[in-house]
Amino acid sequence: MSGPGIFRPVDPFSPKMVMSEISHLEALEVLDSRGNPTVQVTAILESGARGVARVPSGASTGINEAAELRDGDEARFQGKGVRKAVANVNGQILDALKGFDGSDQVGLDRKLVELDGTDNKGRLGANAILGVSMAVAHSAAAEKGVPLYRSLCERDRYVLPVPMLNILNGGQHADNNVDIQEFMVLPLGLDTFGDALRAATETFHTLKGILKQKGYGTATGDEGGFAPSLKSNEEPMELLVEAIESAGYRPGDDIAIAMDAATSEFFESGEYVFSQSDGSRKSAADMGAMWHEWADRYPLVSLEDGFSEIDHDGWKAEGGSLGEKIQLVGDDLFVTNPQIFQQGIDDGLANSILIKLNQIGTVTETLDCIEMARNNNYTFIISHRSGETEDTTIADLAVACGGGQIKTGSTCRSDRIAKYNRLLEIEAELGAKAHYAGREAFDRWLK
Ligand code: 2PG
Ligand code: MG
Repeated sequence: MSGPGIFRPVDPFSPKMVMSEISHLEALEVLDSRGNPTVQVTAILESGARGVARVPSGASTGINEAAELRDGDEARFQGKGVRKAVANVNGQILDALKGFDGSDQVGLDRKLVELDGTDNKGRLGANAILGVSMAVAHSAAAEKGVPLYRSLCERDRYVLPVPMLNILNGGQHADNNVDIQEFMVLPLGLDTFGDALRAATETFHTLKGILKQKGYGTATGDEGGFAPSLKSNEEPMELLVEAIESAGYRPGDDIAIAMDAATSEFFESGEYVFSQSDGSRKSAADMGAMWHEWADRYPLVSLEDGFSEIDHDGWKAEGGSLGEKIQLVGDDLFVTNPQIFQQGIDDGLANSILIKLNQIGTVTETLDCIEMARNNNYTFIISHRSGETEDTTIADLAVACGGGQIKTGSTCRSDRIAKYNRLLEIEAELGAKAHYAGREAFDRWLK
């Protein structure tokens, strides 16, 4: 959204910013929203400034994501413990970073990558590395005495993102018969982030009433959306439109719809197999035709992973005309990896990228992807993982980078609410300096 040149990282050489060095790193094994262990890191600078970060974890992971280090000790947490990653932070990483300038995020992240020495951060663990990278970013902000979004990027005006609320869950995030992973509402026609969040939340509550009335279940999936078994993969679209209208909003004008189809999860031997619902098998052309129909029939503005991460031919054949109608987001396709993203840009795949810090494992490489998106006319969405914690780094990142879109689940489950509450806090703090992205975030597709 904001054009080139508006993104101005804070100048680390500014005389106002004499930063102190890292004096201590302390990692701890904590739990995420699925009750799986994850890494928490506290970074302490010489000045006493401290930053804390907790690392998220995905379920529908891309094959090229940076590698989480898990203990594999079946006697603890079914092998999912992260004591090795914790030990790496408290041992090797601390030894290497003690005395390192806490404001030099780029240098710090480069050092972490070199220390690991593998292509996928698998030796020290992307969970260990990201925990340190984020915690140091927080400690630098604390030392400067500014919120993280300002520490990451100083702007005259900040853009508050359109929240993409996943209110109906399927695929790997739910135990139901819906193959498509996420059906989201996007309150893009409201004036402020607070109003937008309210409108989407009212729609979420209204959807609950509609599901109950129809005799469907109202239990929720991993990201806080409802996860009922339904008649078809398309029925959620109808239910979302009904909920938007019944909540008193205009579908498309006030609240639009987005999907994450997460098709890599059900792409088998060159076909898309709808095994959770009717068992049907579809070619890339069938999928393309279906997405076109849905884009015409419903107020759909964004489709994530509409084709598999390995089906580049499908993306190329079907993506062109579809991408003129709606935002096409690459998640598993690009895995927030600058090299993979560059290749995708060269091949003309998608027109938007999902940004997840833990897919690549450092703050700097994440910011590199965002910069690449800007420079190549791709939109970008800052995203949570299905396994989250109370960490709110992505809320600040979304505001700092100004892309105008954040995907962080439903307004249910404290791990998701924490991000939304942080955004409410930021909007209030910014006052007149806050601008809600709204429809501008999708202006290429909204005629
Ligand atoms: C996705 C994410 C987040 P996961 O596919 O976009 O919604 O899911 O973290 O399981 O990869
Ligand atoms: Mg996805």
